[in-house]
Amino acid sequence: MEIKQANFVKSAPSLEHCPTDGLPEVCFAGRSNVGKSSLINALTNRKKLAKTSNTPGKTRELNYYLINDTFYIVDLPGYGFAKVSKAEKKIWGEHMQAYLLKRETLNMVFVIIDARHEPSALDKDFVFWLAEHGIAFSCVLSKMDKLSKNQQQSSVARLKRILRGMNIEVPITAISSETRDGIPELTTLIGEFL
Ligand SMILES: Nc1nc2c(ncn2[C@@H]2O[C@H](COP(=O)(O)OP(=O)(O)O)[C@@H](O)[C@H]2O)c(=O)[nH]1
Ligand SMILES: [Mg+2]
Repeated sequence: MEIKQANFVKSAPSLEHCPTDGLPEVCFAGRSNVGKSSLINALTNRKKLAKTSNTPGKTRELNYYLINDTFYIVDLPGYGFAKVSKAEKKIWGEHMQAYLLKRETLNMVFVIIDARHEPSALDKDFVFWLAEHGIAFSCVLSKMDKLSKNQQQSSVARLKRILRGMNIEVPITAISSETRDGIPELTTLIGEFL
């Protein structure tokens, strides 16, 4: 699969506002600032299609990007943003759960994890929750350019070990939106899941 065309379609505050045309979709989930928007720009070869930011927690909605007029990539709001109130977190959680559990056209969730850090409790809980509910997902380690070759290997091995500890076996793709390492592989993987 080759991504030839990409357009921003809409921001949906919750499941009820998602497109109803029945096209398949994959989504990107992960902590704020992990590099979800940068990854969408790298995949689509567009510098400013998805808004990137140094200020975490900006995106509160599901952002829909139509690819090749045939499927959607959905940028989910980041989890684990400290400055958000408890009430807001609860609403976020409910909206995300509803989307992940009920969105019939959702083919694959890509969980993006910062390769530099030990996966957080939130990352682990999220992955476990997906597995528990039988939601198809795959892991992506981001910002690999910030690590040495050795550190890159350790990071992949660490994530594998953690997943194995939860009895989970899913593909792990290591990427850098900066150098484009892993971007062709991830594009192929997305194609396979559609
Ligand atoms: N070095 C490096 N920085 C990245 C990479 N991906 C994202 N960033 C930076 O990380 C910050 C957050 O990225 P963003 O895509 O907005 O994260 P999001 O909140 O998950 O959408 C920005 O300052 C990006 O420039 C990457 O692959 N390499
Ligand atoms: Mg973003």
